[in-house]
Amino acid sequence: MNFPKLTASILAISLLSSCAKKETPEVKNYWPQAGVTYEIFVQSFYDSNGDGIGDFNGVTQKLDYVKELGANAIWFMPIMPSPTYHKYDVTDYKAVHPDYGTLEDFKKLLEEAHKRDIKIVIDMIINHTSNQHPWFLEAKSSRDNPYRDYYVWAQKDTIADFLNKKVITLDSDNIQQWHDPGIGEDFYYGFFWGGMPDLNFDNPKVREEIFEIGRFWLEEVGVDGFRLDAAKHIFPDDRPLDNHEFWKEFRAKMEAIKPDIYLVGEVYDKKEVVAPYLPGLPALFNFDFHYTLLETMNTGEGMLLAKKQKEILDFYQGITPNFIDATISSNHDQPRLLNELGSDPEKYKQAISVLLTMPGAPYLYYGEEIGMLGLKPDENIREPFLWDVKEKDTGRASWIESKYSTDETVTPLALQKADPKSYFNHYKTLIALRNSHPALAVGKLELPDQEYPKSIMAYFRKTAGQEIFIVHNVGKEEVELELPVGFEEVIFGLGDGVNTNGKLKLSGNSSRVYLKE
Ligand SMILES: [Ca+2]
Repeated sequence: MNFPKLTASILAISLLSSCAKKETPEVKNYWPQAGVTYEIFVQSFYDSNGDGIGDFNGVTQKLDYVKELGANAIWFMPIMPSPTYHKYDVTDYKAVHPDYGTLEDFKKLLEEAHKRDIKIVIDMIINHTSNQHPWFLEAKSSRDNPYRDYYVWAQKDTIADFLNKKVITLDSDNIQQWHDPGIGEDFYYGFFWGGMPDLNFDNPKVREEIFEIGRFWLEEVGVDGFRLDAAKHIFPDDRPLDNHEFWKEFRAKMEAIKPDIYLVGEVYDKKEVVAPYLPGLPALFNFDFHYTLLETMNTGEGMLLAKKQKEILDFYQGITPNFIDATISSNHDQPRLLNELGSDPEKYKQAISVLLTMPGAPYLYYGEEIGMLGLKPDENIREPFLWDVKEKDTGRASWIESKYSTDETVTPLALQKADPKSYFNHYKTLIALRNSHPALAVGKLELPDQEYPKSIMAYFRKTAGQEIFIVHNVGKEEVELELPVGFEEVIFGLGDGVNTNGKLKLSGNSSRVYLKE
């Protein structure tokens, strides 16, 4: 049988509208275990005072938007003073960057966010400071300066092998890790680059400083948690056990101040390296998820991601039963997701459908919900958000001239809101679906026993009271498959599909989510 596309759409719509008559399920907040966190680069978000740079007051004005999208929390990329636009090299750990506003502005933002039940997580960059940080300026001034041991030093002749090193890592393309401060013959260690000298965590004073900084943000400012940057580099690569121990100590210190603190770590590596950090950092970004999602979408090999994710969750479970799997489709370090998927809107919508129907606590990078574009260098994957058409977009940041996300290439939010088929409404619908179905939020992941055509990604999500079956055709050709018994009610549909007596014909890049009766 070959249904014409129109019939298929009508059928899909009638199925969807029939279920809409039922009682609307209650939307719940599943954060931190499975709620949605929205990652914001303040600089590019909303400029409230017309200086071209996004700011705290701008974010405060847009909290209702974050709420409308359905996010439960915001992660702010660094907000502390720094000489760089990205601010991943801090010069003062107890202040905010003046471009973004005052600490009072930030506290106001926190208060308004909390009123809306939105949690606030800030980037905490403690592996290294800026080379302009007062500690480093002191430290490099002389060997006997009291701050000398805040950093890691070595004499040039003892590090000859390292200076000749030619290996790069996943999270840094920097080869040279020892740097010459230009004074005397000692070099300092800076994993990422010379502008970011690594702190010496063997020095108990450094640890005390860091714990005190944590206390400041939790107690005096009132944030809900931290995103820990470069978490596996606290000690050098050959000391992973010391890294694990440090984070356990950090967690204990922070929990003593705020028992429900949220900590999410960036351990940019494969699951075997990531998992041992769980006891110290109960939430960790799942970079395997990101890469396997891209591979699945770009190769059309359906079960790759479902199997990988099952493997990861089982592996984590073996380390600790209490963990939060922070899934990501992209972030501020990756090319924009739409670019990664060949600028194919169908694939893009489907990748989001996968992210938001899989287990985990999904992170959404600002701008993805309107299909922003961008390729490296990094500043071009961090371009200003497009709120409205240029003439009307008073809050659009202009600190950088956008190369990829312009009015010609991206439909601004105001127009997308009015279009039921827009990326924005796609995100919003899926987040609402997830937050109103416990099985989609916190249900266990189960893989089907059955073999499906190669382009099919199929999985179950189950809680004690609810069972959901999700199927995506990640290929471009229509395929036919048999639905598991009892799964007939469509609660979400993307693209075309026709169900005839339990046999589903699913078009390319189409998805269905079924609720068991
Ligand atoms: Ca501003």
